[in-house]
Amino acid sequence: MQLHSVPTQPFNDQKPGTSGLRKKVRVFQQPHYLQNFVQSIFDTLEIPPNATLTVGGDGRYFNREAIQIIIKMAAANGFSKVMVGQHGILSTPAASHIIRKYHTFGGIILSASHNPAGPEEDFGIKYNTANGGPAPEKITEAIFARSKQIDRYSLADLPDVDLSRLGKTVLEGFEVEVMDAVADYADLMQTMFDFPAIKHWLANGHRMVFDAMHAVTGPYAQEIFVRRLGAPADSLMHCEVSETFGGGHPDPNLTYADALVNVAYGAQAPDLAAASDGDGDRNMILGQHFFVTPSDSLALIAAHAKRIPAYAQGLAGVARSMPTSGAVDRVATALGIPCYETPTGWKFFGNLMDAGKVTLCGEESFGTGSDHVREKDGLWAVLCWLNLLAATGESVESLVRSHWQQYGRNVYSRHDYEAVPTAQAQAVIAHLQAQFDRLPGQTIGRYTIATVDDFSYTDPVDGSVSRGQGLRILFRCGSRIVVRLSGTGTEGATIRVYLEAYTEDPALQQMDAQDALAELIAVAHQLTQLPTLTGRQQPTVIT
Ligand code: G16
Repeated sequence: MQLHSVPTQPFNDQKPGTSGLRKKVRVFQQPHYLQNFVQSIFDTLEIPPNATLTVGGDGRYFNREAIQIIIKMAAANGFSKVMVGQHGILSTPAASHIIRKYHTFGGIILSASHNPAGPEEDFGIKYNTANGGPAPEKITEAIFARSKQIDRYSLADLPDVDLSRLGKTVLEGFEVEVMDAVADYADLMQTMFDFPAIKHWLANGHRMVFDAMHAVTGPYAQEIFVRRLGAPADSLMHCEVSETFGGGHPDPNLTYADALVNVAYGAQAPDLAAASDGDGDRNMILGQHFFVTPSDSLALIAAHAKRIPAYAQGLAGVARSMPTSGAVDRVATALGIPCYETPTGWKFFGNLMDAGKVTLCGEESFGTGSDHVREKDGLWAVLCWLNLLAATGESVESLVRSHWQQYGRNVYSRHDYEAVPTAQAQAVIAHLQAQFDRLPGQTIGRYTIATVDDFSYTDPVDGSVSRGQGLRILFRCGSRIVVRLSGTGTEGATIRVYLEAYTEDPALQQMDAQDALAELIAVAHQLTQLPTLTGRQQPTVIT
């Protein structure tokens, strides 16, 4: 095999964020840009003989070109085999499953998640390790350090592989296997959930609607919901995968999944309405005229886990990211199992799951998952809900309301201010942090501040410390305001303000979250001066 060593120069902006490197497609299309990053990944790994790399992406614009480059670079960097999804497509949880099931050395996942796709939109790349999970910080930091020094990359002189044809191709001793990951993933789901009960539920007067938002889960939804569970074909919306995600913004929330929201809040709403994002790891759950916050969804799945065959023996523990509401903590206390609080980013759950400390994890950012893979998993979450609805015979709303009655309600909302000029966003953070010394003990309206801090996490498994993970204002009554900058945006900065108030008061439990949180929202504005410092009077997205 003929190898080329191509001279290059470092780019100074290849620092992975919350979930890999995300940039505009145009940035990735610059000569050597993608290659530099891929070589920086390979240079930080000790690739053993006969190693296999899993490669796949969410199918967005530039996915196929990037995969051909990665295959040639993998061949030149010592991998003996690449397993790639048909057409270059793998959902993120399916990629995690493939890495684990076939014991591949690791994987490269190409996705900018829920961000729009197209020539002027976003692209992303991340490395997952042999456990199937996103590389931990020590690896992403090493990749970044390497990217600042790189001066060459290696490429094998191989023809492009036909990604549409299933099967193995051997190229001068190097093998590429194009695989159908849908069946593998659907088989795994079938081992975990009570498919006969769900099938029966669907066949007996209940309806579901699933919106793939023109993104990667379309074929998986077709296989699982329609073919294996017998849902009528019109239960699926936007399940034709397109390189531009149909020109939409495949973020399953109340703003961007408006077509599904209209169905769930319309006449003849289905019993369950659900959506997943660009790469299939996020989920949104709606009942009839009823939205389930991701934090509540995690708590509910934890509370009812024993009804799901995969968790019939109980849970080892649960984990949530710091900004996620404390609803699941209350369930963990009731179940007598540990609950861990980690920084934002699925990569922080990996060690806990590998060590057998947690079974379920979740984040407020529409992510829920379990130790069946090492990524959050959108379709898995939908199946959890289908399984719970089938097992209890209750509606989504009644399940959530009974949960609030039993555990109290963590009224919760996140306000996002997107594409804020970076300097303005940093000014908001600096303004809040500058007051830290004098905030404890202050009372604003009915809220008295107990403590403030910048969240720091020590991994209980390997002792690694992650600082600067979000500013927290903790009130005596148990309410919280958290402010942090997103690590996944590609344009300016996104300020996230997380608001949480706990109540056992049945009247407050009935209220709309924005109304119940109105005073806390005003306190957040006062403390951060966000409207004045950014000129933004309203969030871009409220979830
Ligand atoms: C990624 C991470 C999640 C994180 C989310 C939001 O999700 O995998 O762990 O919660 O971003 O992060 P941030 O608040 O920094 O934007 P995804 O679905 O975009 O890969």
